[in-house]
Amino acid sequence: MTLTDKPIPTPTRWHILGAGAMGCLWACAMHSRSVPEAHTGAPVTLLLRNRAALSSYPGHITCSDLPQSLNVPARTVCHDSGTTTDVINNLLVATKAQDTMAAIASVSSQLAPDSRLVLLQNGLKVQQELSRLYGTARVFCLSTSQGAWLREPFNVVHAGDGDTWLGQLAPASAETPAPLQRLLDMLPAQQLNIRIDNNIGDRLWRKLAINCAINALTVIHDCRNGELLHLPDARQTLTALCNEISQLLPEIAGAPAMPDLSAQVQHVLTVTADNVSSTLQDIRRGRATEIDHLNGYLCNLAAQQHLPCPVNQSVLQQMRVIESQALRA
Ligand code: KPL
Repeated sequence: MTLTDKPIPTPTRWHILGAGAMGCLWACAMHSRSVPEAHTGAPVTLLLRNRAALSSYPGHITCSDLPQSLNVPARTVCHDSGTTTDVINNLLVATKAQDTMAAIASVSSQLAPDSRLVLLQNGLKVQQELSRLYGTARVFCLSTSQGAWLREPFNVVHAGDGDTWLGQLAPASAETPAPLQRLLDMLPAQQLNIRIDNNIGDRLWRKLAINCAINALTVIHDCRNGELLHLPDARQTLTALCNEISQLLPEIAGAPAMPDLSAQVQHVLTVTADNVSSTLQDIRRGRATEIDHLNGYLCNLAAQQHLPCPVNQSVLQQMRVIESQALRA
């Protein structure tokens, strides 16, 4: 389904923190959901990190799914800019995991006591921290397999029509709580295949486990996902990582058991064989990676329980060296 299909009226203003591929894709999906016929007057405000980002913003976002660019207003979240006065009732956070806490802190004075925070990050660390800080009732988590990349800043290619799951880190229940259903009605559910998951914690854990097995290894071997199945050294470490993670998960409070992790990882590597993992993309662009929210997070939890995890530790150390070289380059 493309972003213009099946619009639902009732615009609701969203503020979006983070104007990477996901932030731009969601801005377009939300905008086209609300005003499909007139690609103006967007009910979305992009929050950009500083004046330089604001001055590079052409005033619109281009998306491969849409016939014309969308005019989306933008503001900076820089405290010195004097432009950050709107009250934010609905905030979609599309920043990288490692930037999220600082990004949310920079808009905290604009949040109302009942504002919703909707998180798109990988891992579980920021979801857990923000649920603790703001309360699980206000914090919503998304897990998505939608594919998107930026052709250039603010020009997004919607590359893969995946699924998106929405939930809260409250104890799992068979019934969908009303706030989740209300939120789903405000989101571009059809454009981005969004469905409710009453146990989003398990889903985020499973994605985290898969990312811990794949992402750093693609950096260490500087290869596309599918090559991990064919390079003998990579294959060996992949098997060791999957075994170690499968053994750790049942020992960690709140994590689901994944005895079939190895098979799941092989499946993901096969269907995403041509992908450059998000972590390798960060390294190639000289950017900080999410490693502290992936293998770093897992190693910390293991250390808290005095559980050894030598394979993850070794991968983490190699990543730290490669990352510091990439950041210096
Ligand atoms: O989620 C991914 C990522 O790159 O972060 C995988 C599943 C590895 C696909 O590339």
